[in-house]
Amino acid sequence: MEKRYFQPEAECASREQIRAWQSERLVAQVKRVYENVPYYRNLMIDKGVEPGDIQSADDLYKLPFITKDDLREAYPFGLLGAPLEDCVRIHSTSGTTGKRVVAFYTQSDIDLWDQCCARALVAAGADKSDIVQVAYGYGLFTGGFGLNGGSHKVGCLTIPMSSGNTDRQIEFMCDLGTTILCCTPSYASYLAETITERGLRDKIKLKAGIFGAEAWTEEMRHDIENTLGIKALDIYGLTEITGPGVAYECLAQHGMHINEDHFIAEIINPKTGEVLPYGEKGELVFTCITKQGFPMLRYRTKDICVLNAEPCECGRTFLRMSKPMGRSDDMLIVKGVNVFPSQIETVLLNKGYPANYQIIVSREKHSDILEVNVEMTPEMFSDSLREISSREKELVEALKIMLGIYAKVRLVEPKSIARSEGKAVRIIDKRNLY
Ligand code: DLL
Repeated sequence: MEKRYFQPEAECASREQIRAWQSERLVAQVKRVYENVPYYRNLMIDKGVEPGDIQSADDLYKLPFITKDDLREAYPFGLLGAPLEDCVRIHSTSGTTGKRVVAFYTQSDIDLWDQCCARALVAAGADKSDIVQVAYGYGLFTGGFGLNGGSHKVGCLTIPMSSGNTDRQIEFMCDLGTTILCCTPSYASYLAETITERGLRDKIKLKAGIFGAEAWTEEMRHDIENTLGIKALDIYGLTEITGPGVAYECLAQHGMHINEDHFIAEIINPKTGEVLPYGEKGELVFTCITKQGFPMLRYRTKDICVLNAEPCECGRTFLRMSKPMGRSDDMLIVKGVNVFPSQIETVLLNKGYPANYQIIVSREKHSDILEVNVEMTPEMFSDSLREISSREKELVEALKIMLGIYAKVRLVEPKSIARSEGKAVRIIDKRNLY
């Protein structure tokens, strides 16, 4: 296997060195957060923990968790870790009730984030001779800017395409000779299919792809690799922790290396919060030890994973995380966008519908389809077909504003959605992703 690193001194450091960095950085970070973030200081006081109780990374378990509820409560500035005038950018993602998560970045945060993404690109074989087409969305979503920054750091020629406009994506890929493609796996799959249909497979020079932001299966990986003749590598991250590049796959394709000099990973039992040993399945928790603008300590990701501490044939010493195997909340990722059933419910209730609905997610040719069946009230049911169809259109628009993606809406007869005796079955996910 070709062995290439962006920062070998960190990526291949001894486990003792990594632990020493983690301890030193954690102690300093906890002090800084305690002094500058009253919201987290109160969480620590409630748990009876003081900065002095954290002497090394072994004391991490003593700290309180941060959850999505905390983010909502502290929105927008309550968890800011640096003066606002030192922050240079925000990114954002949808939250549980339509309230967004807003993450702040200082210039140093952006530099470190770019380095993390550069590591991912180099692990995929990139060097300055590569041409990187970034087809993740640019904007509030972290995908586009993250990989863009990483590509610059490596010195690659960067094509900031953003997502969509498939014709232009393929045209540039052929004309400019793109060698590395960065986008969601479902979009990669769609591009692969379109390239094949158009008979352009011989015109492309792709050698690798860095695909993440949503769950994808090994079958999908093989499909993309065979269709495009490339290595397809996974990349993981989340807005709260920084964005893409929290963890990245190497050419061994056996788990994603966590950038442990910046993020400490733990696996916990999602019900009790107890820390589990490596190798056990549980909820992934991250602590940012170098980030300043939005320094999450023990942030519960809700992603269910396994951590692997075995040495990797690529030479990197960072722990590897498995692909997420599910979520411990009800968040769905549809077309790379985070969707919470509560957002859909909010739209329905605001528009006067009863809270009897069902969300159906399926996948056709590796592309996600979101459908919402909504019960009408008896009064609505007496409306004409034309009125019902205009109501459906109105809901499609309102959902698009709330979620940012298209959802097919079907209004159904009152009481036609099966009632359940326990928890309502609101989501039918037919994709079998995990
Ligand atoms: O999805 C950041 C990202 C952008 C990652 C581009 C990779 C590439 P959010 O929109 O905040 O951030 O969504 C974060 O997406 O908690 C996981 O549930 C899921 N996720 C991210 N990467 C993967 C992956 C970006 N490789 C949430 N496999 C996370 C499975 C993933 N799920």
